[in-house]
This record gives sequence, C-alpha cells and structure tokens, in this order.
Amino acid sequence: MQISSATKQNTFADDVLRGLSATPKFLSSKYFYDDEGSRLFQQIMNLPEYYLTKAEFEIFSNQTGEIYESFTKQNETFNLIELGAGDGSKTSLLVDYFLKHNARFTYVPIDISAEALHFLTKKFKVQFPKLSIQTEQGDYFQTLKTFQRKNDKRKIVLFLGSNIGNFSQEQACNFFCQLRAAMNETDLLFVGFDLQKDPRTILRAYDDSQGVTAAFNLNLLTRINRELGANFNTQDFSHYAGYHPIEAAARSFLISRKSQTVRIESLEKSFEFAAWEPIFMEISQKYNLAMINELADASGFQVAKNFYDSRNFYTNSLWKII
Ligand code: AVJ
Repeated sequence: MQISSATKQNTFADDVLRGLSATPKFLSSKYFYDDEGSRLFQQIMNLPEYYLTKAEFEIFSNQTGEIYESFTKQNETFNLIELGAGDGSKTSLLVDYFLKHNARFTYVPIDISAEALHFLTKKFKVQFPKLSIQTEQGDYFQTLKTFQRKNDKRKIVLFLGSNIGNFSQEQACNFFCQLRAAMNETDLLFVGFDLQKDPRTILRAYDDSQGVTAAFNLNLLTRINRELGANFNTQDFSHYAGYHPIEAAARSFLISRKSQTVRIESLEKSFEFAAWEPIFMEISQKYNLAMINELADASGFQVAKNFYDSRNFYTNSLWKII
C-alpha cells in the first residue's frame, strides 16, 4: 500500500533522513513493500495468527450476493475501482460473482506500482476472459480525479485489507476527505476495517511465533542497506510489537540491542543508536463502530451497511456520500 498525496512526493532517502533524525526515531511502513517485503507480507497473510485476511475473505465468500445487491439495484453500468489492488484474491470473488450475474462493469485497479498492475491484469485476463479491465497507474487521488473527468459512469471504490489501519486517525480522515473530493453523489466506497477484539488476539497477529513479522520489519533495514548504502546489522535490532487498548492501536518497533553507529552513505551521515533505543515502524489502528461512523461523518460520507465475519473480528463498511 502507498500513502500518497497530491502534493510533491518525498523520496525514500528524504523520509529515512527525517525519520532517523527525529526523537523518537521512526521509519514509514509504506516502504516495507519491496520485492522481498511483498513476499513476506504474502507469508504473513497465510499465518494462523493473522486473522485479518481470513476474516475479509470469509465476508467476501459468504456474503457476495448481499454485497452485489448493496452495490447496484438496477443493473446499471459501473466502474469497480480498487485502490492498491495487491494480488486481487478477494476482489476476484466479487468479480466472479458479478460476471456470473451479468453485471455490467469495468474493473479499474489503481496502483503506484506498474509491476503490480501488470501482474494482476495477467492473472485476471486468464481467470476472467470476459472481464473488462482498465488499469490506472499512479497516485490514488490524482488518478481518481483524472478518471472522474473522462468517465461519468458510477464509481464503486474499494479500499480493502485494513490498509487504512496504517494511518493515524487524523491521516485516515484526510485520506477519506481527499477521496470524497474525487467522487460523485451516487458513488460508493467500500472499506475494510479491523475491529477491536481481545487484545491478546490482536497482539499475536503482529508478533507471530514463526518470526515472519519480525523479518518483515527487519527487511526495511536491509532495504536501506541496499538502496541507500547503509551498514545496518539486522542481528543488532529486534522486533517488538505492542497493543494499546485505549488507543486501540497495535504498534511495532525495532529495538537497538546495543549502543551503535550506523552509516548511511547516500545521506553522507551517521546515526547513533543508544542501547535499547526504539525505532517506531508501524501503526495498525483498530476500530469500533462509533469510530467508523465518526470517521465517515467527518469526511463527508455516511455508513450505508456493515458486513461482518462470523466472529465479528472485521468489517467491510459500505459508505455513501452525504
Ligand atoms: C497491510 C496494513 C493491513 O497492518 O495488518 C501485517 C500490514 N504489518 N503485519 C496490517 C502488516 C504487520 C497490515 N496491513
């Protein structure tokens, strides 16, 4: 997933410099997804502890018909737009059902990564030879606005996988306000939210027993080594995850196991780490219904319907414009 804005984009080097110069230090989770990071995230989605993907998949499998009916009543033509489509495995459940019910729509995946779009198109062309598909590469909001100008059909916008969790609540509000500005009166937004639940269940999802999440976090240091010429020794950092039940936020950190200096050649700078100093890596915000309603309201939307998995771990929330 990419956090993007309509204004000028910071580079990886800018963001690493800013984060490692700050107190406390931080790095952005949007940089987790290089090739190795994307592979590790696939592995996370298959972990027994990582319930999010399974819950959303359950909703899409068991309530496909209800979802379809809530999207369109009169079989009018629409664009099914997906922000940050990934491998499209959940969306393919919808697409399959829609095609079998003669829905008239074009699937429009939007992503920053041309490679991800290429991969997805190839897969969908084989799986769904009859599907009308139009990829749009670029920043979400910019791309949506341009799309809106050249296409007047109704838009149903998907933002799945609890990707919204990587934003603070304030960032999430800004994100939805910008989305709102690129949408019309009858358009719909379908968002995946991870819900509050037993804190132990949440913590296990971000601190798995096989250490895949640890490797996922540490991989960002390896990426900095490779792309910015740094000399992080990943053995000298350890992954630490926590869940704060009042803020309803899971957070992950890399902790410096000793006092050390790391050189980053392309920044022409060295960074000091005190023993046990943390780098804040990622937030995964959890929601309850009041928070979802408030967020919708604050960004110009209204919740039309929530779809839940059988354990009420997760919701796909359908929003209309107010
Ligand atoms: C892709 C943002 C939904 O926060 O649950 C998984 C990323 N990080 N394990 C999440 C992630 C650690 C994931 N999202």
